Amino acid sequence: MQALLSRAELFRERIAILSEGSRYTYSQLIDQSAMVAAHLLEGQRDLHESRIAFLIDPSFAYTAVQWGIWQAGGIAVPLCVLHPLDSIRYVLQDAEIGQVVVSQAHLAFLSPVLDELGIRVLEYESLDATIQIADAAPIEENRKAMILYTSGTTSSPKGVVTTHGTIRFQIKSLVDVWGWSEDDHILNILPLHHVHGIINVMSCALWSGACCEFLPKFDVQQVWDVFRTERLSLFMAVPTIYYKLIQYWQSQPVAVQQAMSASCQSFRLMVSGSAALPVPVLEQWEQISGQRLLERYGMTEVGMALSNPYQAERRPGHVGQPLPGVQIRLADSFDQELASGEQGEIQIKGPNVFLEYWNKPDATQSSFTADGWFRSGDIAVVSDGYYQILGRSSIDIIKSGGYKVSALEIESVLLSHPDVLQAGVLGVPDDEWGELIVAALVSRTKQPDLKSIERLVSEKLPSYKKPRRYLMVDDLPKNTIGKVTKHKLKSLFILDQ
Ligand code: MCA
Ligand code: AMP
Repeated sequence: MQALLSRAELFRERIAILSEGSRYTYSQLIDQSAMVAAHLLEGQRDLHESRIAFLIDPSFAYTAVQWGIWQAGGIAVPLCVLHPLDSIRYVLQDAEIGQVVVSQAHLAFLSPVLDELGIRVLEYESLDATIQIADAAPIEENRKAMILYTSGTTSSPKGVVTTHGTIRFQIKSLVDVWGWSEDDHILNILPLHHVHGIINVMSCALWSGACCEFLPKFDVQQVWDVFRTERLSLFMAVPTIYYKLIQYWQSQPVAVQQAMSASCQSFRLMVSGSAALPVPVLEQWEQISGQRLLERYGMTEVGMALSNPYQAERRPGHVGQPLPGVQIRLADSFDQELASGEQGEIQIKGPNVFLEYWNKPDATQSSFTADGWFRSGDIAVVSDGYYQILGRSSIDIIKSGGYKVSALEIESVLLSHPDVLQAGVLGVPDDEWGELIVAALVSRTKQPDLKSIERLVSEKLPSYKKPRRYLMVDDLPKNTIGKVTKHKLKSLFILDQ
């Protein structure tokens, strides 16, 4: 935090954020975050890593609250504005949240669960702007800064804890290799409860003295409208977003297409990540925009680890080389490093790696090898120094629209419906979403009420975790020890298309 704040001091008069039609300088960001910190501290000097959640759309307010929590010595826990109350309740309880800052827009939605859990609530718009922080304690780099929730091979998401030092390293490494400067202007259309939006876009911009412009939510036409102002120099998104931008471009008359393509000349760099970028998407985008996408690879637990070069060859279908200071090896199932050319699990070491899963020492321990390498679960191969992601070791982790989703989490919701006897969830390949979430169900009754099953899923899970196709089967395929064989199940869906 200290590093981000001292950087911001260098750019006081520059525009830090464009949001909701207003411009905010770095001075305003510094002052507003100090005001938030004062309200959280209530006269104390340090929150001593108390967890502070916040539910605010991507905007100046979001950033001011995040920085305010950090200045006050709290751990920032961003809540997802797309999540239903059940998912939010889970995070509030799991992270043992002490206080919540919420914008007026989300207050009525959140209030019942805050009352139920007895959590102190601060309504952002009602904070008294005359109160300022008096004497906050300095925040050392090894202190915990943020918890982001990520899905894994367990049914409940885990809180990934990073320190101020980890975050500084993650930001600085991208600022250096991708050549960020105060002249940059980036559009953020990503959700702000994941590394991609928080670190790669927002924090790199603010570290650099650049301008970060927010749209509260992705909207393909609005993104093209902002492109056409030609004020942007950088854009970062998941492959699904590039797919949608291409589709929209294709739907326009030729003269408009030409103007849209011409507007892409203002960019110096466009990046894709969070999921595999299909080569046809890279090629089509290059034809439309003249921009060769830079693909990189990351993970909530490690920030960014591999990146195609900014200046040299960006190889389609590959995620590039290790970032400076990040160690990468490919290992077999016994955690033995493999020879060059062999396929294995990506394992990672370095100052970019997270500290722990919140309150889950066993999960933390098992995610590292005995000699301290983080096990990513992603399988890759290297040729000429360029890494290529081949898949994941677990079929229970799905990537849809750039979101990581646990099949087990969805299955446990489906199984809580009285009509469902067995449930098997997985991802099937899809041009737009990367993977489409599908579910096979064995029903207890002759006529299962699919509408009410879908209602239950919508109540318990955000839209991006919803199965998009259901298949009713008599039994799920299982192996000799009774475990569902998901690969066989997957072929049922592919045959059924
Ligand atoms: C939404 N829809 C879907 C899905 N999501 N259909 C199939 N599969 C899905 N996954 C449908 C909705 O039901 C709706 O349909 C329509 O699409 C629009 O829904 P909406 O929610 O408005 O979607 P959207 O705004 O268009 O969302 C697409 C999106 C979003 C912008 C690509 O998924 C997104 O923001 N993804 C980015 C996630 C991200 O930042 N991941 C980074 C984590 P109907 O109208 O018919 O109901 S990974 C990370 O941080 C690591 C470190 C890394 O490497 O980056
Ligand atoms: P998350 O935990 O949501 O941060 O998702 C991290 C996962 O996204 C990684 O473990 C990979 O499986 C996947 N991922 C991120 N970037 C890429 C990429 N460029 N190509 C393929 N998979 C990716």
